Order: sequence, then C-alpha cells, then structure tokens
Amino acid sequence: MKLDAVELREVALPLVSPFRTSLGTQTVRNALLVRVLSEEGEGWGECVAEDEPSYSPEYLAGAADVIKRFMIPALAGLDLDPAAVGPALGRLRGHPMAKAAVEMAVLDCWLRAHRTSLAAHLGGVRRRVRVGVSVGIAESVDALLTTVDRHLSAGYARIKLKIEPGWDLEPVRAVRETFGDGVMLTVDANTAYRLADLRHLAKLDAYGLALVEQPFAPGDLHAHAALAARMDTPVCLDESITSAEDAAEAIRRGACSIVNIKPGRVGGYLEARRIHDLARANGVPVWCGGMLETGLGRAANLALASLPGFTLPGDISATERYYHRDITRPFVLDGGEMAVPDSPGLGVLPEPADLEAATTSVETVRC
Ligand code: OSB
Ligand code: MG
Repeated sequence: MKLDAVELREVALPLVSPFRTSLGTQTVRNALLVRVLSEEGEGWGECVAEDEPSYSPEYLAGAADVIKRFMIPALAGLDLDPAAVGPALGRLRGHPMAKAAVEMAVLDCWLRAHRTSLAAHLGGVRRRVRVGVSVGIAESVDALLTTVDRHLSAGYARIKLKIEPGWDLEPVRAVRETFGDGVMLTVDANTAYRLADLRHLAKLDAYGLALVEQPFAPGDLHAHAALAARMDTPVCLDESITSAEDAAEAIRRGACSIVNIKPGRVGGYLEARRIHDLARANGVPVWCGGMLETGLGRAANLALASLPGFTLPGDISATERYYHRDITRPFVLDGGEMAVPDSPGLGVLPEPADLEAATTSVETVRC
C-alpha cells in the first residue's frame, strides 16, 4: 500500500486525577495521533511521547516534527506493508516513539484492509488478559490506602506503587499490611535511586513484591545486576530496554529477570513482539507497560498482551481510571481482566465527537 497523506493531530485529555511519579506530576495527557490515508483506507497510530523529555529523551512536539520532517518523506512513494516501515526508517537514529506511532498507523490501515485483527497478526493466544493499575505517589499513606482499596474493589489483578526516596518502605508496608499477602504488589521507581541505595532497596524483600521496576538510571545495567544479585525480589527493567538487543544484553548480564514491554519505547509493536520472543526463549516473563494511552494505544496494548509470554498483568487499566472522556469507546474491567479487541486492525476507531472535543491541532501532510 502507498500513503496518500498523513494527518498529525494533537489531543488533550484531562486525567481523572493527577498522576505523580518520581519524574513529576501529570494532570493532562497530551497525545499525538497519526492517521495514515491510502487507497486501502485509513489507519490510526498513537505516539506515547510526553510533553517533556523526562521519562524518555523524546517529547511530543519533537516527535511531531521528526515525523513530519523525516519520517513521512522516507515513506512517501514506497509500497508499504507493516514490516517495511521499520527498515524504511532504519537510517534515522533514535526516536522510537515517533517510529512506533507511524508503524502502528500503517499496521492498522493494512490489517483493516486484510480483515485481520492486530492480536491475530501478532500471534495472540488469549481473548482476555489480566490487568493491573499503576498507582501514583500520594499525598499521604492514608490517601494511598483509599486509592488502592478502590482499585482492589474494582477487581484489578495487580497493584503497582510508584516509589521514590522518602516514599518507599512505609507505603509498601502499609499496603501489604492493610490488604494482605494475597494481593499481587509491585513497585516502580522510574530511575529515582543510585547504587548507594542498594541496601535500602533490598529491604523491600520483606514485603513479598512480585517485582521492583527500574530503580536505577536507564544505562546502569551494572547497578541493576548488583541489586538483582542481593535481592530475592525479581528486578524488572522499563526505561533501560529500547530494543531486542538491549533486552538480550540485560538478561545476559543478570540485570533483570522480568521485562516491561512498551511498544513506544522500543520502536513499535513488531519490535515489542521480538522482545517477547527473545524473553520467552530465555524463560523471562514479560508484561505490557502503559503510557496513559488513549483508547487507540489501549486497544493495541491489549492485542500485544494477548501473546503467550505476557504472563504478568499489564499496566492496561480501564478507561475510567484515566479519563472521564476518551476519544474511543470506553474499555471496561471485568473480573480483573479486559477483552482483547478482535475486529480488524486495532479494533477501535476514534468516536468523531469525542475526537473533535479533544483535538487541539490538526495538520495534514500530503505524500
Ligand atoms: O514507568 O511505567 C511507567 C506512565 C507514564 C510514564 C511511565 C510510566 C507510566 C505508568 C502508567 O506507570 C501506566 C499506565 O498507563 O497505566
Ligand atoms: Mg515504569
């Protein structure tokens, strides 16, 4: 298929409640949507870059620029299928989130034309997947317990607590003591610690966590391996893993025994599947991370999470946990699980009125 035009659209979705991590506080999700138009029809992608380059070096305005300036010209005129996008953009270094958004839009368009769902295309084996919720740093332990109680009552299969120095052992202990050993509990530090904190972090072993996610800087595999060697709790990497090669290296060095896979961070759903395959071949469990996606990214993440190696619940929560009004139909939680879309492509489209209401800018680039 050939691209006729690409539409770049920014949307602003106010969050139901502020989301605080060791990197900062978010109250609105500004997202960049990529819509490809071809003779075969349309396809939608979502770029998970955030406003500021804090979680990753990418940021929303930069992603829109690199797509417009370099990626669309690199694809224009080519006879594309989804697997051709990565190689066609291969000479552009970095920018995995921008690449992932473009590939996602081509995947959606191509799969719609071929009447195939993303889950089927990727090799999904489940119609429903278990999901968890990522809980931000709270004002107080009491406020945290109220929030966790609400999510457990809703039926979430796992609770992830954001931590940072000064907000770690105490909130984790309080949640464990209040809700008991039956709750699957994890923590995510978003790189907030240093090697000197190793002894402190190892105290988390007392709370039966399913994993500790990304305590150290993205490039510091050494610190993660050192922690893994002295902790019983499995170490999981998020920010450190930007490709299948990274994942292989981290596993080989003992820096993680679980991998958080986010398609945006690794350059797309096809690279995400490669990491899944590699991890599975090494007996390493994976789970699908989240970036406060709109319903488009949520639909695609559910498809990815239906692959056999995704054995831990993902950060794919119901729409109501993020937004009062999303741009697609709402996704709902049912018995700790969510349904994997099974219609062609992503299986969802933006609802025109909701999309209009959220849109802050649109630009069409002809190919
Ligand atoms: O580290 O997993 C993370 C959101 C934005 C940036 C980084 C992260 C997160 C989350 C949210 O934890 C997960 C979700 O989308 O529910
Ligand atoms: Mg994380």
